Amino acid sequence: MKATLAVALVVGCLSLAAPAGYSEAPKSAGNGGSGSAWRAGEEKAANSAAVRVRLLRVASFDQPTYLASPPGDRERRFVTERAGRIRVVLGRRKLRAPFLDIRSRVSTEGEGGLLSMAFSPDYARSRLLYVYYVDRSGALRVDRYRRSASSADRAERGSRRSVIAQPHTRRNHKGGQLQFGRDGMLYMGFGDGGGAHDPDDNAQDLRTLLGKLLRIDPRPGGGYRVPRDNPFVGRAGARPEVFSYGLRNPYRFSFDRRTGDLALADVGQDAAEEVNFVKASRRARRPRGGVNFGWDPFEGRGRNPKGSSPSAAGHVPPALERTHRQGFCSITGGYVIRDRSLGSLYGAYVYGDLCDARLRVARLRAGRAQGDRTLGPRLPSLVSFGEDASGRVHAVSLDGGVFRLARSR
Ligand SMILES: [Ca+2]
Ligand SMILES: [Ca+2]
Repeated sequence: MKATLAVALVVGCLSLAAPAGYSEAPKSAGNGGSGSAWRAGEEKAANSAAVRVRLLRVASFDQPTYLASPPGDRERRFVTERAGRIRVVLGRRKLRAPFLDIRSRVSTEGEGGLLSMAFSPDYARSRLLYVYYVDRSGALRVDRYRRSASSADRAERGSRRSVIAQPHTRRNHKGGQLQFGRDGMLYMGFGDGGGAHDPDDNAQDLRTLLGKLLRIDPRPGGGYRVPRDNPFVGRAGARPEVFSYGLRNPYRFSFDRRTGDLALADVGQDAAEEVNFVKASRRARRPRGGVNFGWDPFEGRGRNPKGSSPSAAGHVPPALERTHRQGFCSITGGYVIRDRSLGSLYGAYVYGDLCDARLRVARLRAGRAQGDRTLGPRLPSLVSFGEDASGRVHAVSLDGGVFRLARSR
């Protein structure tokens, strides 16, 4: 049995070396460029014709889990801390007072914690934002909060409304990602209920929200509506919130901010980690729904010998697979880079793993990804990536450091 954040904690304890990186602050930004450890050996050769990337330290946090910015706000970056606080970085300065503190509501047992957040597409007007966390009963929970009317750096006291809650009794596979799609809907990834090999066979069962990617339309006052164009609306025995299924622990997924394509990383069991890719339709501004990603009859591109669900007919295999033999243990899905300052990396998908500290990039395609390679920088305890309002990509280490991917000069 394998854990996501629990593995990170172990890795964090064993890793005494600070992650390689340079400060974003101007006084020390000049020391970068010809970085040391990460340019050794084969990586140097692999990157010789490519843009070199370094990690600029934004700030340090207490077990950071995610980074996001409100749409259009180029000054603020918000960082979730696992125990339940949201911190604000204003410009290059981490503010002392948290934006929100829900530590009394959050459980950090197993793979729990405050795991991500998402801003409403109309945040500038509505001031609404959403948080994904594991509550004191172990349930997966998405709540809505509102920004203070008087300060962009504080949530409004007493503004919490429940959006959705899903009981989940085991310690692992808590999912964790919230994202608004380009269609304006809120998507979230729920794990399969935990344990090993999906003991309740939830992922293939459309009657439960566990092991699914969900798509909902949150109501401003709390709760949600089910979008009428969801793939299983009207099908008997299926939950209409389900957008796609056959997932083990979709801990991180993202939408390409330019195209709306879905890149969904599913954490594997004993053999393989995977990234799934679904192209967006231009008209619908969202990826195709109803896709079966194969768990637990399949893990990665292979059959799962211990899978017990009925066969996953018509399932879509991942675009990218990294095996445990290759050193991966728990994949951390990232973003398609849309930061023009990163040159030839524009359009590449960056991702990584908790056990292999080397960041990687690949070009995602329907079918099979291309050009999968190490990027250069290493970041131990990589729990997440995050995008700011300008599309700049950040990498988050549960050890404390949050870094921006920048071009090496
Ligand atoms: Ca099973
Ligand atoms: Ca799969």
